[in-house]
Amino acid sequence: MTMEVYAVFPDKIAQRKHIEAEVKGHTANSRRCLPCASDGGRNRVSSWGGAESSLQGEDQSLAGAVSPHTSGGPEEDMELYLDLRSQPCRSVFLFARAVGIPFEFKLVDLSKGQQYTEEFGDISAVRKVPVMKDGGFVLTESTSILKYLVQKHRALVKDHWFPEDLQQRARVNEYLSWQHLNLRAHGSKVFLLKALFPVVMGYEVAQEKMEAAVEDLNQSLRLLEEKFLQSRAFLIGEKISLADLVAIVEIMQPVGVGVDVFGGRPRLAAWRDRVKDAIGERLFDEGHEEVMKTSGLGEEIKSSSQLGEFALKFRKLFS
Ligand SMILES: N[C@@H](CCC(=O)N[C@@H](CS)C(=O)NCC(=O)O)C(=O)O
Repeated sequence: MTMEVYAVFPDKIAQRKHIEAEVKGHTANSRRCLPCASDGGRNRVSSWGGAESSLQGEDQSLAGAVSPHTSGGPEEDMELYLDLRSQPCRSVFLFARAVGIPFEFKLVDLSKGQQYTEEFGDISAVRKVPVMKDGGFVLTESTSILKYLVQKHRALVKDHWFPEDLQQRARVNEYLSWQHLNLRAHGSKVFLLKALFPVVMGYEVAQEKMEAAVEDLNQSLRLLEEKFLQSRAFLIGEKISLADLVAIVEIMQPVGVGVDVFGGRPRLAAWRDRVKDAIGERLFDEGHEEVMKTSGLGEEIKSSSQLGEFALKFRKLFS
């Protein structure tokens, strides 16, 4: 997924101007051409420019906002800027939905470079998703957003998500710190090499590189099982916590490109099922729907005007 490419490419300045110009044109065009269409309020969306509108089909994303997931309602102050093909976005989305925190879903379609629009830049100079906007307060970084939501919505959020107990909470924090450079980094790399490398470079990645990436992922999965999960029901104890959500979304990324992460790992598979049960299978599937159909991504990337840029970056990263 392109966002993953961006996630590992520190230097995007050169392509930013080009993408901004292109996306701005797109966005302005969509706003000008699209009539507002009522859908009974379910798909209530608002553009980044602030004007509320209801859009249909693919034009929703072009206008910079979307949401089949929006719960709707004028009292909804908080906005979440998300693309559900991104793992950190999914953790925030699943948590907010699982505990019933109301929010307005704002799609930032990374495959269209919408993180480079002027509108999004005004919201977050980091230009990554997720971003939370709670009134005038803007917060980036998924794990910070998750903790903010826990603290803000104490009445809704049961203790097990982020326990008050000193050591239990420290365990959740330990996992959240560990995962960035381990499960997240390794799962993302396998995903990139499998899903995007052949499309961007025009050939398969060398077998030994793929094997090394898969081995790194396996090592992270081993640690996940042996250090964090052990014989517990969930990573921190007998109930689900933020750590479980942050872990499962990363694991589902390589699963989305056909890596058999759960094969031969019955303990991990049983844990995944418990996570599903805890938040509800329907919500779990809704959150992962996009990443489970990553097959169409190749075509999107191939026809992207950024293909050349991607190839340069892939060469730097993986050759
Ligand atoms: N540490 C951040 C990571 C955010 C991140 O890397 N987001 C990616 C999507 S997975 C992104 O928005 N990439 C766009 C880009 O780099 O251009 C978090 O946990 O929120």
